[in-house]
Amino acid sequence: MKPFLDVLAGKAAARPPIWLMRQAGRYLPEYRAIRSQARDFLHFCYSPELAIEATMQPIRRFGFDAAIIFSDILVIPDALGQGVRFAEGEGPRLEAMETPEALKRLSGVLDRDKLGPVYEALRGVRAALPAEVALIGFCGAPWTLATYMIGGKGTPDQAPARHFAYQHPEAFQRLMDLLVTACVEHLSLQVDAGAEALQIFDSWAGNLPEGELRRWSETPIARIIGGVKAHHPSVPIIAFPRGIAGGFRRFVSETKCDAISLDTACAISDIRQQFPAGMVTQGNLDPLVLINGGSALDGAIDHILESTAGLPHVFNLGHGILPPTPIAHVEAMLRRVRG
Ligand code: 1CP
Repeated sequence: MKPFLDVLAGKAAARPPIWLMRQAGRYLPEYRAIRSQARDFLHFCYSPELAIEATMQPIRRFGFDAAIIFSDILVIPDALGQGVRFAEGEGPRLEAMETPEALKRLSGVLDRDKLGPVYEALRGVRAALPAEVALIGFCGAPWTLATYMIGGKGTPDQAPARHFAYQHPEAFQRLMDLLVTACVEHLSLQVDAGAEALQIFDSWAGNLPEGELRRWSETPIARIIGGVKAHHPSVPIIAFPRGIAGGFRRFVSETKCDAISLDTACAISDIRQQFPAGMVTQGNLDPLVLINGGSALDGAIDHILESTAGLPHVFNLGHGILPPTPIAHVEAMLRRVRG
């Protein structure tokens, strides 16, 4: 019995299963302790022993209903031959690709050997996890990956990728096609290695106008879901198109995702009106209210529980947990969600 997979299959639970986006990470002292053992963040991701340990830490400490493999969305550009490094304290740095010419530097195929340690870590985690805890594999959506690949780093408004897509739509489409193929392959290999559910992170979908959202977010994600399901018809796939406000209903019908992860700004009290009956949702506690705790946290949790009562819902944050989050607040949240 896996409560998380039961809800993804559409069964409402008396108490929602819970996991947190970015549940492994710097808010945990035991993570900070092992993080200092690796030369840099990508080496950490590609060291199966460390990745297994980082994945298991939040499970051991909190008993979440799902583990997400410790890795990063940027392993795909890395395995396509674009240099990726993580500057200490600054976030990811890539060799920016601001012209169609620059895209030619990419290899046309995913380097599976480079990603071998990720699949090895998945097998190790599956063997170590309690039977009732599900294992999630993931990738970044093509649009979100492209924002880093073109901009060379995280950008507040994703302007480099948005300009590129307007100026060079054909070259941008070729990049999307390459990323769709790479994501299908990487997700399918994660399922082969033990992932029981998948999440596609489109963290930067929110800055796209309607037509661009369809073209650069929904269509590529629909193709990825179709491609993965051709190999693995029964694996549930969660999509996280962050910040698309009124667009969730269309997103779900266009992509055929099995579940939708709602960002913090999504009005959860409307979900019965926003989605077709039976739609599986996940989210959407504000990571900042979790930092603050107290009665604001209690009220926010109750609002989500009341809004989703009787619906198939996975309790989670609206975006990743932040490093200053007190562990006591995570514990208080778990007590309240579990009743
Ligand atoms: O030094 C460190 O410890 C680096 C911090 C860190 C961690 C813990 C990074 C750098 N990545 C990760 C792990 C990670 N990233 C996971 C697995 C662990 C888990 O969830 O428990 C996952 C699912 C991700 C996904 C990810 N990486 C996303 C999508 C989700 C989101 O938060 O929007 C994105 C956009 C990234 C890129 C990235 N990697 C790391 C950072 C700091 C960033 C964001 C940079 C930016 O804000 O633009």
